[in-house]
Amino acid sequence: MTKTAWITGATSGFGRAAAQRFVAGGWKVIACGRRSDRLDALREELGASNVHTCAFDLRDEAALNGAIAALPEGFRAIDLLLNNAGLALGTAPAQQASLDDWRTMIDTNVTALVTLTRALLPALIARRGGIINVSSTAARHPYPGGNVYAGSKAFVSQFSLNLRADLHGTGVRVTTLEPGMAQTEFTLVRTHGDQAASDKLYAGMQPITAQDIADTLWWIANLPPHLNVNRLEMMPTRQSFAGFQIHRDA
Ligand code: NDP
Ligand code: 8X3
Repeated sequence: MTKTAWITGATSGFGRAAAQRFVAGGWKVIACGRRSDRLDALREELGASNVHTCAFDLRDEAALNGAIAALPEGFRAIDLLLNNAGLALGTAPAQQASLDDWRTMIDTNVTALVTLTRALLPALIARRGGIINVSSTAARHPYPGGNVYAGSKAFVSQFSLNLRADLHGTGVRVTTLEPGMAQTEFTLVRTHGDQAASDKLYAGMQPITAQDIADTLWWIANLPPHLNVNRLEMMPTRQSFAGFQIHRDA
């Protein structure tokens, strides 16, 4: 039977690549994001019988519930929720960061994610479906300027493990995927549109690609039902760890 994935953040990066990968593998996709022109292009590319699009801001709870209520016949039985939409804004230290940016990250990465998850849980339980939450290496590895973005991803990782505990016995699988540096529009968004800064970050280091993530998501979602990947952290080979910083007397 054809399976259906609800993918947030399908207008770009991981989400768009995942929509393409899942449709190529025979699934149907509910593709969400704010940029309706990109969703229209995705539906055109992948076929209207395979893709249902929902253009709304995930932070708008009424729009979110409206999108669920308006799901057409053929897209109502959801087998996978891919909570992928999210963003980082800024790299300034906490004492200089924008409180508005912090609130936007919390509203998107945390509040919207739990709101959509809570709304779809009954349907996912009914289907013995799955949830994949896109977190980040930032959830576990602190770095200067990570502050609220990293905190929001730590929430996602811990929420995922706790969902697993609550969903015990339902057959619903829950995974958190924690990628390191990947080249998408992520850094363009984080720098408020600085293409040169984004290009510089990824130059000469072979980052993870959106296709790498899509293939990983596909693998996780299609494991035999008796297997659950709790948490998967992945990095480019050319990214690793550095030591603690030490503040010495001058
Ligand atoms: P992109 O910026 O390319 O994609 C982000 C997606 O999120 C877009 O489709 C965007 O859609 C959507 N989105 C953002 N805010 C909202 C909102 N308020 N309502 C609805 N949709 C929204 O970045 P990535 O593909 O890299 O990011 C995907 C996820 O992966 C994020 O959660 C990110 O934190 C995480 N991640 C990224 C890494 C990286 O290095 N790239 C590494 C680790 C994790 P639209 O703007 O159309 O609304
Ligand atoms: C994105 C990875 O290192 O920029 O989540 O926080 S990082």
